[in-house]
Amino acid sequence: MPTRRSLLGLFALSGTAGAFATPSFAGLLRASFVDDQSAPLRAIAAQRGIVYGSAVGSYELRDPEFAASLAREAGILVAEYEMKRGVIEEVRGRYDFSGIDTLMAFAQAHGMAFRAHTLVWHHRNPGWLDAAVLAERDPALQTGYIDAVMRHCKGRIKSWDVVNEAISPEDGRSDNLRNTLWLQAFGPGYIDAAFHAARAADPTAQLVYNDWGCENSGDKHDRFRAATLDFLERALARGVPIDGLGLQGHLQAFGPPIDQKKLRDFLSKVQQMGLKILITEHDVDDSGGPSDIATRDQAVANASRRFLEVVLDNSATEAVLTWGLSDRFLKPSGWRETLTGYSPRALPLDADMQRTPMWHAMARVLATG
Ligand code: 9MR
Repeated sequence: MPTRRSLLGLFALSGTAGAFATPSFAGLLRASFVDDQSAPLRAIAAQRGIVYGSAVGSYELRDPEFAASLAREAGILVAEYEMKRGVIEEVRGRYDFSGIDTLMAFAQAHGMAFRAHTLVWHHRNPGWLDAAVLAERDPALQTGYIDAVMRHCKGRIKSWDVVNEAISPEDGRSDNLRNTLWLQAFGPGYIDAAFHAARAADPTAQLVYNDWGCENSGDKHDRFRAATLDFLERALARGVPIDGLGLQGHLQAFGPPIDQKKLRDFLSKVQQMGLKILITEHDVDDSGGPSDIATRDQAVANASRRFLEVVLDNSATEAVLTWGLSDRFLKPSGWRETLTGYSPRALPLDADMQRTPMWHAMARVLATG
């Protein structure tokens, strides 16, 4: 069994010093758009050995006001969409790394770490992939991609979402695996093959299994937690090189509140397996609430606080990433279709780059939790 790798060494860069790394950025930061001058989240988090960061798209970096806020607040970045296979290998065998290269260069210039999302998923694949996988049944269609992408990023990315969202108890299988293209073509062993290929491509990388169903409350999520523990236990017993569990952390401000005890117990069991815990995609959907912004902001902040109180209480937790930093880029449609009707407030900075009550809740839990 490979030793679990800690990201703490890597994330030592996440303090304030790195944020002001390049002279070109100093000007932007002097003209600070953030009127609250207290320490940024990356520095507050780094003080307790946690890295805080955000998902981002390269188009967002072209907004100087946003880029300055990102450089200030985030100690780690992840690509919101540009590291999905549909973007990287839209044409079979021709890899387009331009999006992630832009993001990784920004991260490097600002002393940030970078993490990868995601190598194996059932969404956002190129149009040619499904037919090719089902016709050829060649495992290299999965492992060859993993190898190519990880080698391109070697030395620049230490933490990888290798497999994303492979569990779905509702699909009715006894192993609770989701009935995806990969499962249909290669059987349940596709997950083992993916992690082994990732370990071989970069033996120093932290390899993460990432999913969405373990944090919320309700019967469905009880089943999801049990299925995830079962999956991880069996995989680790087989020697599958999984180093960490990613909890996406998509919450609902006006949905059922998190069951803190159940989440705490679940995370303890994950820790007992020797796994690290990462919060990979935290945001709070404020749909279903009143139009009054203060009320929505308070509910969003409360949901985030109750979640992070539990997560940060577990010493295996080493990263918290939000799925975006500013509400400026939230789309009123698409995957956030439920957020229509008013401007969503789901993230630490609002559309004007001002710190929201969620920012303050996160800062408080990170500082004191
Ligand atoms: O936010 C992402 C959006 O821009 C993409 O279009 C979409 C499909 O690739 O994926 C969204 O991100 C998802 C993430 O990759 C996995 N967990 C759920 C996220 C939100 O739907």
